[in-house]
Amino acid sequence: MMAAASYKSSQIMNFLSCIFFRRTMALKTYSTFVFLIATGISIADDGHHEMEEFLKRELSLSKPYQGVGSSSSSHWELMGDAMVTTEQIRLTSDMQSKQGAVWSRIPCHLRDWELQVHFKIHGQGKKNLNGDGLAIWYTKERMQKGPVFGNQDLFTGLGLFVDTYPNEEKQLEAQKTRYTTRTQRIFPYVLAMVGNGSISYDHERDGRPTELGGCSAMVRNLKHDTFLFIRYVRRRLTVMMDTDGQHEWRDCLDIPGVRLPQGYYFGASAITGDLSDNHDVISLKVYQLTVLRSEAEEDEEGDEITIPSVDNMDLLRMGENEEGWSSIAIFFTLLFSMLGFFLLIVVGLIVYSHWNENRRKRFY
Ligand SMILES: *[C@@H]1O[C@H](CO)[C@@H](O)[C@H](O)[C@H]1NC(C)=O
Ligand SMILES: [Ca+2]
Repeated sequence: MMAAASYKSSQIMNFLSCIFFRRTMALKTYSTFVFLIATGISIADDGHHEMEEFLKRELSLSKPYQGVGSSSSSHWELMGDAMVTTEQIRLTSDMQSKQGAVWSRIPCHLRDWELQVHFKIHGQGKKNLNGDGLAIWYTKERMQKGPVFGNQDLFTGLGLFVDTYPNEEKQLEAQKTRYTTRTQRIFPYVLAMVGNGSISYDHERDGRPTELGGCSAMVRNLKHDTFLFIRYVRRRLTVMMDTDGQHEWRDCLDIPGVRLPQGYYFGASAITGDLSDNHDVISLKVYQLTVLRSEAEEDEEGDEITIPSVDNMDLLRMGENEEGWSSIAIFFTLLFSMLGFFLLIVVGLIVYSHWNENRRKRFY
């Protein structure tokens, strides 16, 4: 009797530890997964790779803007209200209902590149009484007027927006509803979006539904120079800002798995509405990056990209979704439901073994 009981309990213990082990494994996998989301899925690090930069003059725009806006042989073309001065390309002046753009005439066939944008946004309006912002583009289309910072909607490629007016917040204020602090964004807000020709930019919500990533940046009416830095290497999109006058790059966003075709055009555009600002571009400098790839990396990136897309878009968006759960909440819910499940099994097994023993007792 004794032997049988201890055999049984050790069997139960075995069974339990087996379950427990499997649970912990699952939990481990899950927490790794949550960790990846929490850290913005940043596993690979480009810091360990050698890279060479090489300025591509034919793709760049800088002073003196020789022939820009006047010569058809210039590599850059103006549109709308944009005008060239000795100091800058002014996309819009500080007046209502203006829109302007400057576009490269030469498609960029670089695989890995870096774009350094020297820009300036300034005007008479007080804080939040200015608008609407400027955009930097790497798109299939060029020279198209439209509502997305002066460019067309349903664009194909990358758009990086320096949004200076919080449309969504103002609208909610008017409706007397408030943000939860988690979802509020401080403006000006820099935001990245990848379009495939059928994704619309939601102006009323400042692009929130299609946001890939972003950051706040106080870029308006500053005495010092302001820069944006966009790097595209190994399908990884990194944006940094230098807006504090400290000559230091500050991280803004870093997203792996961004698929952008080659042969698109660089451009910059801006728009004003009821509210306005001067939106100036001082330079757009394109660098070719020479990246050494291992054979495995070559294979991985071997297939040519024809339509822009972003891997794991759902995962990226999970943390930002207002209605959705934060990764922490999901983690704890899962943790506690697993513990609950575990407890239930323990109780169940104890009850079962008691019942079993009672049944045997009845037999003998
Ligand atoms: C563009 O993206 C949307 C949303 O991810 C998708 O539904 C659509 O099929 C894509 N269009 C193309 C042409 O790939
Ligand atoms: Ca806006």
